[in-house]
Amino acid sequence: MESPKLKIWFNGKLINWDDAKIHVLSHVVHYGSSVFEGMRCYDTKRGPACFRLAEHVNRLFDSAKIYRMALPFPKAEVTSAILETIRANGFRGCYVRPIALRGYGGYGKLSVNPADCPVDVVIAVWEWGKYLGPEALEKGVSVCTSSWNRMAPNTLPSLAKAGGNYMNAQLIKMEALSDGYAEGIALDPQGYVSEGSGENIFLVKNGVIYTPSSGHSILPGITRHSVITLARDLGLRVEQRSIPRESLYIADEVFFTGSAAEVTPISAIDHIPVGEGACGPITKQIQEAFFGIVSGEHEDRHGWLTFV
Ligand code: PPE
Repeated sequence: MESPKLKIWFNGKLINWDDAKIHVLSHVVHYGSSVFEGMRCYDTKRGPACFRLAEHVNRLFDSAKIYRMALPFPKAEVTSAILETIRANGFRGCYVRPIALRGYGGYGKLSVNPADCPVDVVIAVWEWGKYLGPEALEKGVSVCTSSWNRMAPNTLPSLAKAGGNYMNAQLIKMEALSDGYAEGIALDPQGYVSEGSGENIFLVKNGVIYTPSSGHSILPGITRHSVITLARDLGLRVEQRSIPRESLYIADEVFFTGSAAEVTPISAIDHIPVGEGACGPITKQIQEAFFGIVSGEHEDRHGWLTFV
């Protein structure tokens, strides 16, 4: 495939897509030592706009702080670099992937201790369609409960969006796909519902919305926060709590949230239909509220859009 004529922001400079390379003896290649973000820039009626840019940059810096990783650029510079990268590539709508990684420290400098390796910061953008398939948003996806759990809280910190966490996510995703599902739902080490390989999860029962609280090995999703806010705006009750696996089977509605997945209904879990096996009415209401804001059709009353 021909390489895209796109630019990647690499340590302060916009360079060609094909030139954005690191050494094979970079710390990140061996030890998974990166922290990253994923966000969408939406093509709104008033021009391209990043959804919750400040929150994504804040989470990137939080992830770095957890791993004692000092970023060589301040928040303000990373923020403006994200906007600059979108502009330089001429996108109206795209996915944005900022990443900070422990790089190459030179000959003989590679070991678990990252002290001798510099931190590189990279921002790439590309077009990314519907994460869980073209019909996922309308029809919902069929998913399984994974045989893999999310990591225990005293192993890998789930509040950090770190590269290494995605070794676990890959196991969940590959198992689900090879068994014919679109995604897997992982339980936490105690057996409570945690999240998908790349999404947070919500369920609806008797008009109340439930989602696992932060003590259940979840990534604190920014779409999750947005959906909680929008649901409360709609007058719906939202509880963050422990969720036993079987409550997924008897829920009226279940859906995923994520920057890539947006708000995706789940139609079946382990072949058991969720509710009527289609997108439920509350999921639909939340989708409308969410897509209303990101498309610019509704007023941006929470100040979530940053125009590029
Ligand atoms: N949990 C996990 C494990 C996760 O990776 C994501 C995002 C979320 C929850 C939702 O978080 P937020 O995007 O802030 O609402 N997953 C990203 C990566 C997907 C990928 O395949 O790569 C994303 O959606 O961008």
